[in-house]
Amino acid sequence: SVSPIKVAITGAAGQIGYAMLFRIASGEVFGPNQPVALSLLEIPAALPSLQGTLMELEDCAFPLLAEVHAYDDAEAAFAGANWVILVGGMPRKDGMSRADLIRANGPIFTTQGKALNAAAAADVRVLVVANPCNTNCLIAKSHAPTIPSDRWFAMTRLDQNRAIAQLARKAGVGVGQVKKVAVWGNHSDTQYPDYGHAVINGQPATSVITDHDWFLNDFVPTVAKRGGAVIKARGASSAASAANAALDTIKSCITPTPADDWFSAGVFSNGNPYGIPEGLIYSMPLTTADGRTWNVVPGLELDGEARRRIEVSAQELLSERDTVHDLLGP
Ligand code: NAX
Repeated sequence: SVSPIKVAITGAAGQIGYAMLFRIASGEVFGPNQPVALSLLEIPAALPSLQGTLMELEDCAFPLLAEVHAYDDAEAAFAGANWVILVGGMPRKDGMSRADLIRANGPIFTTQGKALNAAAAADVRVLVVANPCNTNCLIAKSHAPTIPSDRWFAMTRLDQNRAIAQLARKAGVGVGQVKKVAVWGNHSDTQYPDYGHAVINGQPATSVITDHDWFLNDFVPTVAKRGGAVIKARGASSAASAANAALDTIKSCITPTPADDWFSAGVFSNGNPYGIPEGLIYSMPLTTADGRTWNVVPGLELDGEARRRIEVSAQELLSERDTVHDLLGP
């Protein structure tokens, strides 16, 4: 019999957690032959409501769900975890600047980085969803020196999926016809959803969609501001689509990438790929051949506009890193 894969999820009582747990427990992510053990971390105040979710998980009678445990201690929750999804954090409140949000959430990732370093499985991979996800990921990573650099991911897949949907809608094709959509940079307004390398029905997106003003004037801002548009319409931030993007990220990391595609996630920038400063968690187009190690897609030609936007997002991440310099490990 196969031993369970252990998946730890923080913020499990939140809205993204609720949209994520059942799909993981169903076997959708790790496959129909892989049992799953869920290890959930919450703040003490949220544990009673999390108990209700645990009752519901039990009531699904998922055959692949081997175990579920809830904790308010990070090290206990992360013990032996193979995948860790860091969703828990403090949402932005009225009047809070981005810098305030970063300062409020940073300490959570100091604690959780240390706990990961102490307790996670040797093969652990970590996906940070909680915002500001790139910088939170950098903080956690800096406190976990025993976990290799290539095991850390910040979620930009929701941006990638939003970009795919907008391109498919504009071209009048199914989303499955749209490939090679990269998101560069920070999960913020400065991100660059790269239409220049996108492919629709095997053709460059820029030859299928001939209205070239649309890309910069409509597509890029629509993708970057989609989160705000969802909040306005729904009265709450993206939840099911965010959970879906987290699961897509994990599936992409554990499955060899199809030859005609790639995927995006924030990863540690080593050795200045595309001139991106070293030591940031920066979203880039990635592939994996073995479902374990990944590579940045090499040799992409970037025009002046793309290079400028990639640089602006890097500058923003450098300034976020400055904002939290005292929270970074050695
Ligand atoms: P919720 O406020 O519904 O849930 C957050 C949960 O985290 C709460 O249950 C809270 O008790 C818990 N929590 C707080 N501090 C914790 C700690 N120290 N340890 C464990 N749990 C803790 O937010 P939700 O809508 O689920 O969003 C969660 C995070 O995802 C937010 O930071 C949000 O900004 C971020 N998002 C990231 C996206 C991305 O594309 N990267 C998109 C969606 C989302 O906005």
